[in-house]
Amino acid sequence: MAIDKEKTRELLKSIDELFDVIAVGLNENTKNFLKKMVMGPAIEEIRKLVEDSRPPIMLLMGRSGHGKSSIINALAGKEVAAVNDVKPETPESVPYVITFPELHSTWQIVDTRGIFETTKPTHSLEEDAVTVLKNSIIKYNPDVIMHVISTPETRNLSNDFEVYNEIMETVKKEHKLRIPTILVLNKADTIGNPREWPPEENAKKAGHLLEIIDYMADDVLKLEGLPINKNYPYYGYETTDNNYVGIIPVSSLEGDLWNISTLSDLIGNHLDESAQLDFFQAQKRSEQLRKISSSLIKRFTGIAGGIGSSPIPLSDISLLTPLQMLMISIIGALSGRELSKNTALEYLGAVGVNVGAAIGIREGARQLLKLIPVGGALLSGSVAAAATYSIGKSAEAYFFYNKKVDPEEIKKEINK
Ligand SMILES: Nc1nc2c(ncn2[C@@H]2O[C@H](COP(=O)(O)OP(=O)(O)OP(=O)(O)O)[C@@H](O)[C@H]2O)c(=O)[nH]1
Ligand SMILES: [Mg+2]
Repeated sequence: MAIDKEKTRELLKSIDELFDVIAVGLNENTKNFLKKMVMGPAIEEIRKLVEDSRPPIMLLMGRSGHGKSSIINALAGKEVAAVNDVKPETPESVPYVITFPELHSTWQIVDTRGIFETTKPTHSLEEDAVTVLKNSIIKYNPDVIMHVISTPETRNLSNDFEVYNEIMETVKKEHKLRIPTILVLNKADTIGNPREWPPEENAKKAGHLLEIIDYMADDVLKLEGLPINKNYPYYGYETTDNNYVGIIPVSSLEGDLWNISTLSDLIGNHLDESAQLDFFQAQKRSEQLRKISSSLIKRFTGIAGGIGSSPIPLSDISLLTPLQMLMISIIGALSGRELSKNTALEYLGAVGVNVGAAIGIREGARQLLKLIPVGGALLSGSVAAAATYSIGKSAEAYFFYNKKVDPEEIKKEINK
């Protein structure tokens, strides 16, 4: 299970009802203040995360047979694109959608098959192929472009980069589009001796890969690249000051995938926030989803802290429970749990609050109160923020790492 829009709407509705119950008896000013400063922004955050989320759009280009379809399959973790297709006769771009129904995610792929039709190094690019590529970039305005090249052929294809850079200049100038492109050096396994694989166990192969990456960075693309992983520089480089934002060697051969997660991370870094959830959820990238969870906790902490600017002193910490129940449910869903109040209740049960069967969200919220580490007598902004942060981090530890951490302990940590 994961996050889906329908369930989110249901959850937001029950959080809203919870708020109404808790706000009973408050005076009108306080209620309005809470709605405007606390519940409104919290719901807006979730709306941004879920309702505004959209499929990432990824465009692939590169010569026929260099592995565009294989890379899509490797990233998606399933066979969605035909590998070793009949060679296309005419250049075209084929847009298609990959769905991950059980993960509530969708990707949009634009495969520009046949555009760089030949693998013969001496054969320059056809005029109409360049036009098709340019028009596809403008039409689909992808989040990321992957330029796929077979590693052993890198040294023969420098002309492709000139053509591509010209296209991108036009796209930038005339259409004001700036689209990050990742150079994917596919078939990394096939350079040198294919038996010396993987590079982690073969220093010679690792050196060979690094040489090619350096050559591409220095001589062909002329970019200042920084290793993405300092311990493994041959996992690839990234840069900011170029149409190309990185060079990543991979193997996308089915059954022998290598370095795909580095590629996935770099794509993720260049995706608009609205496209990240669909991208990472589809791949069950737990660490990336945890990062989304962490940034959500920070935002909710900030929102809770807003309570400090209330025109009248608030003393009732239970005013925060709708916000926190919402946060816990979303953290759980990001970790792959069902998106519902039951997920929040599961957490409460796990960290030692007595939640009986069929407990309602209202009772859950009451129980949650037992967990909230309270510092002062009055509900100040900083007390509200620390309590929310502690609960968020505790829920994150539980859902992502299966660890039971008392929020009180986390609060002690922040106070240090
Ligand atoms: N050794 C090795 N072979 C690969 C790798 N990636 C793809 N291949 C093989 O290369 C061939 C072509 O791969 P495709 O993914 O069909 O290439 P494509 O770029 O989509 O080709 P077109 O659709 O014709 O433009 C297939 O036989 C793949 O199995 C890799 O990383 N290593
Ligand atoms: Mg293909």
